[in-house]
Amino acid sequence: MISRIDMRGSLPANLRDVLPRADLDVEAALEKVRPICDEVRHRGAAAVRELTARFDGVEIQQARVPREAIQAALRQLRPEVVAALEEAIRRTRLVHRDQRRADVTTKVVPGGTVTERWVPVDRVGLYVPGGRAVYPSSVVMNVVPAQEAGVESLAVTSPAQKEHGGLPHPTILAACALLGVDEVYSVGGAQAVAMFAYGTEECPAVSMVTGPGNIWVAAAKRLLKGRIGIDSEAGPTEIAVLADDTADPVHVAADLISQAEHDVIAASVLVTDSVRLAEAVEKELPGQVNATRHAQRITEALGGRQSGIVLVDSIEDGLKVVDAYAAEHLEIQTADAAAVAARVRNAGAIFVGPYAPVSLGDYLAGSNHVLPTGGCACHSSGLSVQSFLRGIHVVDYTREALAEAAEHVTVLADAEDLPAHGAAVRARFDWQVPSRKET
Ligand code: HSO
Ligand code: ZN
Repeated sequence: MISRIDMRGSLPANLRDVLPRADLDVEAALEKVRPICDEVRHRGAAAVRELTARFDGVEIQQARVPREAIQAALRQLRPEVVAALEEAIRRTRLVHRDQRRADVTTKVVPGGTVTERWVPVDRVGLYVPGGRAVYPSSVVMNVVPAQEAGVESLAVTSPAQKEHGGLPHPTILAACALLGVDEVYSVGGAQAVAMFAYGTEECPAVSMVTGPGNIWVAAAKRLLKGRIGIDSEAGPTEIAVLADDTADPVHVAADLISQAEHDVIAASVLVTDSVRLAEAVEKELPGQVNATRHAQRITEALGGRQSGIVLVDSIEDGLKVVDAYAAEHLEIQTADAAAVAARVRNAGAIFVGPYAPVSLGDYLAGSNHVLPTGGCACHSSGLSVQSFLRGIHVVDYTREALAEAAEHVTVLADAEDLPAHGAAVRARFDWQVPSRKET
């Protein structure tokens, strides 16, 4: 059901290359996505409607979802789902509110200051997947940080659903209603990203697009990056569990299964120094898989080349392996889990000990579940308030403070053969700071 990779003895030098990972060829999807984006750019809302008919098989009269439909979806949502979403929103807000950075002013010299001012992006488009993956939780994870950053204009888009009269899934709409978002579009795929990037008659262009999606969404984000800011190209979900002999195989198996449930190309990786645990998890998996609804999808994900049980000699080596893997989600199920977790360098989010499963983080921990995948956790962070802010340096110098810097500026400008740079400083004074070439 899940393969074993034995790294006992010595760890391979090219660890990152030998660890299991799905090949997701976003590059190949770029060529398919380019004409779609061009159509939206040149023909606007009409192209969005046609592409929705072509790819989603839904005829929509308009992309914008009427406000009444958003409110109606909330009225129809089961009360226990409303309550759970409200609690998820409350906890996520608590964490994200604390992330907001204060503006900082540094006095560089007397009369010379630099202030870093954090300014929210004006308008953001949030992509929420549809189809098989209907995730109102992702609405929460995208909208809350944007709101807490102070983004003023926020639009959500999610694929049109045939069985819901061409609207996005009602649970997505209800989540929007709970979050106070009333600008929602029923558009998915690359055309949704293009609609946000270029704007149409119906939807004003945005400055930034965030949120996970399928390979077409990832390709469109890559293509249009620059014109718009993006968070990341979210790939298939990953869970890595670093566990020792003290871990409960029932919990470990359940957690590996939980993320495999997302997709046949989702990755579940157990890294352990305990052969006993590895065997117990292998034994535990089939029963748990068969008892769950999406057994087929999970079996494929666990059996795929992207999943596996990695055997190592020690938790020390295990740390090297999980750092090289840089998982989207990393669980630490070892003795003294907090101390081990503190040593991890690369992970999108870390879940410490037996009572912090990834599923908690997916919905209710308060942390964000839009996290770097595909090894990107070695250089990137998950979605946060910071993702929606730009730091602007505000430079404020008096005449005296500039005079004091003038000579150094001139010298450096001359060293770069850019004498006009120095001249721009000297032009402010009636005395001349000589350029090095003139002396
Ligand atoms: N584990 C997914 C997020 C999610 N799980 C949504 C359930 N719903 C990627 O972090
Ligand atoms: Zn999940």
